[in-house]
Amino acid sequence: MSGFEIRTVGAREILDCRLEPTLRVTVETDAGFRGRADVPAGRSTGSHEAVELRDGEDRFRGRGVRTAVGTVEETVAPALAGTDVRDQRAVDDALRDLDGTGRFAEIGGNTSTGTSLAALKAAADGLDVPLHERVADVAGREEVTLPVPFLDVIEGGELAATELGFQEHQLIPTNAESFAEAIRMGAEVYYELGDRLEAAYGDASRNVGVEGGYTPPGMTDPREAFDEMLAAVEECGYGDSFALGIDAAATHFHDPETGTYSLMGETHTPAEMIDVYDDLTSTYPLESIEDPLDEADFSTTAALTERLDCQVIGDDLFVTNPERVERGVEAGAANALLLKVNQVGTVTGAFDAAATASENGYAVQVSERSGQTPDPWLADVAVGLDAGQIKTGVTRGERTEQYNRLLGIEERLGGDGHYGGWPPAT
Ligand code: 2PG
Ligand code: MG
Repeated sequence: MSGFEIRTVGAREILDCRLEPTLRVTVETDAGFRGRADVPAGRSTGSHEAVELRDGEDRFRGRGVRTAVGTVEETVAPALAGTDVRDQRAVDDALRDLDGTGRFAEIGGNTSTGTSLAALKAAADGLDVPLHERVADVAGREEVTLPVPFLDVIEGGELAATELGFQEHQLIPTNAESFAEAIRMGAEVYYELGDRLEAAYGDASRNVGVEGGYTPPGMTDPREAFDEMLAAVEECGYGDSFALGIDAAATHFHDPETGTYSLMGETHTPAEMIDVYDDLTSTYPLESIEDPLDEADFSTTAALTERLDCQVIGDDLFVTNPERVERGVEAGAANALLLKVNQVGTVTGAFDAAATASENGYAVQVSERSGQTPDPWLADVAVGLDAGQIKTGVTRGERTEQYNRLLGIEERLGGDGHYGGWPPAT
């Protein structure tokens, strides 16, 4: 007995930043090493994600997770008892075997995600190492890197009550020497942008969306968003020290019946959408586009990746699934992976997707979900995976807690030398 064998796995129903229930899972080993992890939840989800287990009764409009709590305690705990938390793959394989559906449709992707992350944390506790070190160890990464923050400063799509079709309009700090400098620059531009939007679009602009970005009423065109963002950058004296990014989340304005996209009152074919993006990247310093097309459209995404000199990220396209990343690599679709642990349902599943991406020259951006708690494991995953990029919204406690954790890690690592910067070194 090493003391690292799982003794108990427990769960509670807690609330996320949207006041919706989610799982908090605790793993405890024989020697009393403990890991506790909160599970995030998406709203603009991909259809191939691991299946969330929700109660579907009246309480919380069906969003309760009492069944998942029961599954953790009655099914997962006995099945994992005795498994060594230092063997993350054994933990995750046991979860997959127990489920048996390949998509966690039986035990729930929320159940597996919480358990897998709690085991990872319990191992870090027992080994007495920071979580990012444990992440690097499990993922076989030699470098740890403080990521560039992609700040979602103006929100649209499914995650805000604005008329903007794209879901996120992001600022990417380019000339920072450290994460601390990048986030400070981003914060200063965010304040300035608030003043500008208030003047141009009214007080209600300062209301924020799910991820803490502004929601200017009457803004319909991404160009307006970019113009305001760049003007704020300029006003702060940062000149060309910022690039722009978007999460188009195009599945959500795509009509599966006609195969077309509705954007700014116009209807576009997939080929025309490439022109839309081409035009934007030629006019603006737009350097990163997430989910430019429908989640099923690998071929147009490939044509776009070929045509634009830009980071193209697959979120709903890949759903952090190693097999879908492979399919993307074969098709030449996208050149970066958005990594969300709960999309695939286990730590090693997500790390395998990251490995497939990296081996094929794809970048990796670690991402929050729109439903989060202040549990800062995301920051450690970004650092330990050497991902170099994180997106975690902009304001609101569950987002800033990730930034605070990154600031702390950077300080402890000794400041300079661990920040990747943008554009990433090739
Ligand atoms: C996305 C995310 C988070 P959700 O589309 O990238 O920004 O949204 O978590 O709702 O899937
Ligand atoms: Mg997305």
